[in-house]
Amino acid sequence: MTPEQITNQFSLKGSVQSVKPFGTGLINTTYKVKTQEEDAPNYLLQIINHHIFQNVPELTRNIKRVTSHIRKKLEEQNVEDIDRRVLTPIDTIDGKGYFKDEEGNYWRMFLFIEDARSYDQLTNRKQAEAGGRAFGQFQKLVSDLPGDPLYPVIPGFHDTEMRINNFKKRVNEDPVGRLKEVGEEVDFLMERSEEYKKVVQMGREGKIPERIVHQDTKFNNVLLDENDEVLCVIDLDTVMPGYVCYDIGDAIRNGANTGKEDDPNLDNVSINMDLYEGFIKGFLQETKEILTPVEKDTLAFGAKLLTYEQAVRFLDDYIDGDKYYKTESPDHNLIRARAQIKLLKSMEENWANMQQIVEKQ
Ligand code: GN1
Ligand code: MG
Repeated sequence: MTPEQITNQFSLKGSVQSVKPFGTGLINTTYKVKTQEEDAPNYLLQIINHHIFQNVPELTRNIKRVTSHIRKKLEEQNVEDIDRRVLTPIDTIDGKGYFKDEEGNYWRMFLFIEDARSYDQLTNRKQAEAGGRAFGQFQKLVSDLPGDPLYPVIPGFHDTEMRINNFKKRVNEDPVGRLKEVGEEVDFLMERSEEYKKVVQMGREGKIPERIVHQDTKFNNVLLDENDEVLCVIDLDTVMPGYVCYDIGDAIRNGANTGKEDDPNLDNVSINMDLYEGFIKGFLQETKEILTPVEKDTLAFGAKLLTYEQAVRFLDDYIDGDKYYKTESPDHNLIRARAQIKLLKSMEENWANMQQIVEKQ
């Protein structure tokens, strides 16, 4: 079925004028649906990648629980313009949260948030602080979600220990014969494998609490208004139990890089310490009161951890023949892995300073 036909399955206001590809996500496929009438809202239509998100009903339930909880809290706080401050899922005409077509694709819709900006790359310190605040506010908003724990949509998503074990298996199997090209990168990551099991081990030992965390805190998942003030965070698929350092860590990995996530020129790639400080400052402004001292101690490490893990994930997918991430060239995952390794090296060089910046907040 075409995206245009799919829109008929949802209870929309107004009539559809156009459906166009939208955004730069690496997992789901997204369209913007424009309606004709002035007073009808626009929508966002998505195909959920169900190879990755295998339990779509539970995924949908998580997102509904989280968004309605946030909405309720914003209403209690008399926040204005709530449709721009939290995602609004749209039901199908049968009252379900998603539609499964005859080819087995799962589709869902949200209200489109108007006059919002999202950036693939940051340009200034103000944006970094906004990014930190956005994920800090999100953390506060979901911290008192009532009921049973959220469903672990991707079990062990940031369980680095598990990812390292899977990576080792992949290296041993070398399924498509690419290992010979990546010996240096594999060695770099293997040498550090013990160090990066630390956070899951601390969790297991009860040293840090499990919380509801976003877990995909790329800067393009933050919506800002025309003045670069925070509207809300989007892309809630991976919201599930985890540790707080994952969110600030991935935000820094993605946002405080002087180069691109897939920069082929490694000279461009390094940690921008000014943006790093902005993220830490914004995040701690919002979360200082709720974090334990030990959790606060894990924040700087989170940036290294998520960069390490992302290098493992990209290289793992490269060795596996590019099955997980969307790629634009046969060596795209390798380019990405190398850029993450370069970023990690730069963080290692700045490590003392990274820790001090957290301590002084
Ligand atoms: C994926 O879909 P997107 O681009 O927001 C991935 C993240 C990675 C990111 C790397 C569910 O996020 O974990 O950090 O690519 N999401 C999933 O760009 O695997
Ligand atoms: Mg995204």
